[in-house]
Amino acid sequence: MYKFAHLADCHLGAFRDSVLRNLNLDAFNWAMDKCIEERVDFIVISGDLFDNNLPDTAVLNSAVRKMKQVRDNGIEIYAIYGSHDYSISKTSMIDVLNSAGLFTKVGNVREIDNKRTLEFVVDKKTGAKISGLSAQKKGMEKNLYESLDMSNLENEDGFKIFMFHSTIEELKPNSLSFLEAIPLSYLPKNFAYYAGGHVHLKRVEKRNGTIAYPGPLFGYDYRDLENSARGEKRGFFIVEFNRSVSSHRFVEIEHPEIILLEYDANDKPASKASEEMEDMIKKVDFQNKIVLFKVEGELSSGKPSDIDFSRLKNCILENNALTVYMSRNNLTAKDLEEIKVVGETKEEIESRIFEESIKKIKIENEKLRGENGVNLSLNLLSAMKEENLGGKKTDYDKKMVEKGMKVLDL
Ligand SMILES: [Mn+2]
Repeated sequence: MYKFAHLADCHLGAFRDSVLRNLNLDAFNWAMDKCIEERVDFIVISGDLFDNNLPDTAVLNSAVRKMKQVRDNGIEIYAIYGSHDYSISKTSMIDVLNSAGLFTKVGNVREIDNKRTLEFVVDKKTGAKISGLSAQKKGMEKNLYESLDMSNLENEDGFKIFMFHSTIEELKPNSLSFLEAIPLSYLPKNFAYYAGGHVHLKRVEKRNGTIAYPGPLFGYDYRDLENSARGEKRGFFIVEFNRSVSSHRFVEIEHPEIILLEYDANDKPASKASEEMEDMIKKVDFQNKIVLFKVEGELSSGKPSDIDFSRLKNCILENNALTVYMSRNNLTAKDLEEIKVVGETKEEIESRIFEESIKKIKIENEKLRGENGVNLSLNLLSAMKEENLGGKKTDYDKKMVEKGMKVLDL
């Protein structure tokens, strides 16, 4: 009997908040230690190992050190690109670590007998044959599925694993019905196990657990953490096999408790909402907890900015919370009127939105008023529109700030 671990969506390097970034890394290290303890034969990581294609070097160093330890214990690692660590020019950190021999990137596209198809990698220890298809940005790998001839994969004998990082129509949770997905029929047939990645909302296990999404190891954004707080367990699968899958189980990751505080500010003046939230905070024990604070609703008077959120956040931290993650995107106010404009083109609409918005605020600085203000806003918007094509996030951020300063003449 052999066994392997199936992970996906680790998103190492995610979160601006250093506490959350480190907890995410801890979850990965915990999972790798568990794989060593369980003596798995190999590990498959179905995409989004990193949160972007060139992750922060401190995070990278820690993850590489841990994966080296896994390899030194005789455990091979197989990976594909996710939608986050994908690189169009094949210069992602995934490629670097593949070149360095830390793990094997599977799913190379090859021309065999005039047909484009995918290669297999054979795991030496177990003989398992592993193939897969990397993700591209925005689900673009769909075209590749349509253009490939999978018959050689289907006809190959032995214990076969197919790794993928895409939403599959028949497997997606109901609440994701709006999401674009590829049909199950796109995956090659006759594989013993289909190791999925990309679906974060919840873990999915179908066909006796032989086609599955483990979900994220810890999470990469507010939504993931909110789902965890609501009871969704996070972790990875351990699958045992001989000629076929004989058992599979889910291993839950250990991490600090995540609690969700929800406040409905609807129909309340900003001052009253502030008081009530402060009272609410006083009643909860935050010791060693990750606190999610979600505020929603339409204030009857005052503005969201009248509420001192940084003070509320500090109150929670003073009560020994590990960290606080605020969500107040859905907090609005009656006083904030909606701006409605009509325009033929995107440019026209953008320009009119700025015109109307500027009329609504009192501005002392001549440079920011009226037409000047509109032009400045448009220039700033166009400077910010450049997409980050595969570069390092910190370089991109720096460039954006420089461009912004130049437009603002600062
Ligand atoms: Mn992901």
